Amino acid sequence: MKYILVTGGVISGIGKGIIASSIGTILKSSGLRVTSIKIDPYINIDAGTFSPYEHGEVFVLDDGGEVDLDLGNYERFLDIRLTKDNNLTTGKIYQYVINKERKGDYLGKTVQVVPHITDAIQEWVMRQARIPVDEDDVEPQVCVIELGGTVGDIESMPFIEAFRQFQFKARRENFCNIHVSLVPQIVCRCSTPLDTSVKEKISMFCHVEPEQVICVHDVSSIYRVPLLLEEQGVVDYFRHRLDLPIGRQPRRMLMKWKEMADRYDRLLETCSIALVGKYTKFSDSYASVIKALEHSALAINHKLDIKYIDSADLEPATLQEEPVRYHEAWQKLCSAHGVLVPGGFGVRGTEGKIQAISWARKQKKPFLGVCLGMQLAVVEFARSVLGWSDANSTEFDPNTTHPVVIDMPEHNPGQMGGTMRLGKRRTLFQTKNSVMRKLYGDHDFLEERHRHRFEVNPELKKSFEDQGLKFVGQDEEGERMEIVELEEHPFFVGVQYHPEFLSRPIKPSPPYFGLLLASAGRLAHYLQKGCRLSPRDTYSDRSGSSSPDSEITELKFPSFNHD
Ligand SMILES: *[C@@H]1O[C@H](CO)[C@@H](O)[C@H](O)[C@H]1NC(C)=O
Ligand SMILES: *[C@@H]1O[C@H](CO)[C@@H](O)[C@H](O)[C@H]1NC(C)=O
Ligand SMILES: CC(=O)N[C@H]1CO[C@H](CO)[C@@H](O)[C@@H]1O
Repeated sequence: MKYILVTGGVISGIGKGIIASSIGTILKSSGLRVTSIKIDPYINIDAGTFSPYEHGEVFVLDDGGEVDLDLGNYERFLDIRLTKDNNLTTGKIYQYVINKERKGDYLGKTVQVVPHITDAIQEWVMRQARIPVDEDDVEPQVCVIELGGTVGDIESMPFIEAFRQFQFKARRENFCNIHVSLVPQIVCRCSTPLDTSVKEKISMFCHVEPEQVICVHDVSSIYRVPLLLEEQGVVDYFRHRLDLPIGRQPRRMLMKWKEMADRYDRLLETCSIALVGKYTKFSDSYASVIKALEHSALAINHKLDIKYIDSADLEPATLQEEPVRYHEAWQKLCSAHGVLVPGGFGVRGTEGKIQAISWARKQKKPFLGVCLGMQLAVVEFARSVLGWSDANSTEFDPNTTHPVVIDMPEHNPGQMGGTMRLGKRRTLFQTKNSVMRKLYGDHDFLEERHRHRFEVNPELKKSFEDQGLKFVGQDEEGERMEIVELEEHPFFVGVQYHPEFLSRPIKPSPPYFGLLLASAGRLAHYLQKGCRLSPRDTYSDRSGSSSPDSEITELKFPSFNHD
């Protein structure tokens, strides 16, 4: 096993995660099996309890682990599936050591940061690095470890010390450290390329070879970062330094990245999506949702224009208090090509989301509702079409006479009471006649990640279906409504699960892809062509240079049986 530790210096937020995932991408494209561990030197044990205001989105893994956004980046870049033990926090390590101490594993000796905590860190890393992350179920060869925070923080000390020891335990040919710094270190983030004399200076002061100084200047898209590293000889360097079994075969995966990066730079047409949600100063709350939209937009060669709309601004109450805000919000909504209502929490702003959904339904604008977004689409339909004016979710109105969305906890063996439905679950298609089924490659089922407690009330199913709102995807027992589609509408879809967590640059998520296709006016054509992108769909520059590229035909989603 080879370990590459990525640390950061100077300030946080310079893109250490992107560098680490890009390194992983390059090595994976050189034919190696790569895994990744993210270390967060804070005390929290469970990201599920983080405030989304403070921390942005909670990312959900197959096994139901609620983790930091960074693991999402690794999954997307490396196209792998991680587990909740691929993240490590100070809290988890201390808990592990304290539990061992309670069990008497240390034979009553004094338990200390060095060596007990530092040993526990090394054991955890070695154990976790071996867990397979691909379908082939084979042990990885390289583990990229990202240490959060910056070197020198009090919090990261035990980890730094653990890896200082680890380099000798693992031996030189199995361990190396990439330090990402804003100016003077091994990998440098800067706005423009560095010239040779600067590199030499850095190399001299940092006691490394000039070839070990790599400049990562600002580029047009993140798709360029792996290419930039590769161009500067990173692969050759690792091949020697870590004695990696890399041949000189063409780097297929990087060719895809290059193709994507080039295409990204050439986009002409724009597709705009209204993202109707709740905003705070941390726009991270929708990070995976935004990525999923970007992947899909790029797949159909469109520039993505997200119109961020705070749903509360769409509510009649805002018209009274702040008419300008209200009109601006509606203006943005009405000018968008498609509407997305993502998952959310709390009652504030739900009425505005319902207004947006109502508008999309009546105006036949492409619409995708995710989690709460789907539930509210059902509430809206109940109120406007079925005439149940007090229809609501019992989350917001426990006394409603039309509880169309209800608490549906999951009961798992060995757990007291019901819990949130978390992680990978299967959905079966109920009919052949479904747009979503086609978008998912016409399989009988799909597997996506969940994180919710409330769901559409299955007892009211028939009333909705009689009026054309069909629950085309359900769980294996037929009790949980997973996918809803409205008939006689270009694209009106709701999903109870969170498809954004499995979206990848080269494998966009089908529901998001459907929304983008519909918003760009290409969905009907795509379905007619048997779910293939024709050159017309992908190449918006019609200057004649539109060679149907082999990479593009791979975007036809045969690969969506998640298993
Ligand atoms: C029901 O849902 C709406 C969203 O339209 C919410 O604003 C309303 O206050 C809810 N609760 C009750 C008790 O009506
Ligand atoms: C629901 O009914 C109970 C009892 O009648 C009442 O105390 C409560 O305020 C009601 N809740 C809402 C949201 O209307
Ligand atoms: C910060 C973070 O991602 N924490 C997660 C790490 O893994 C545990 C389970 O082992 C999760 O519960 C945490 O949420």
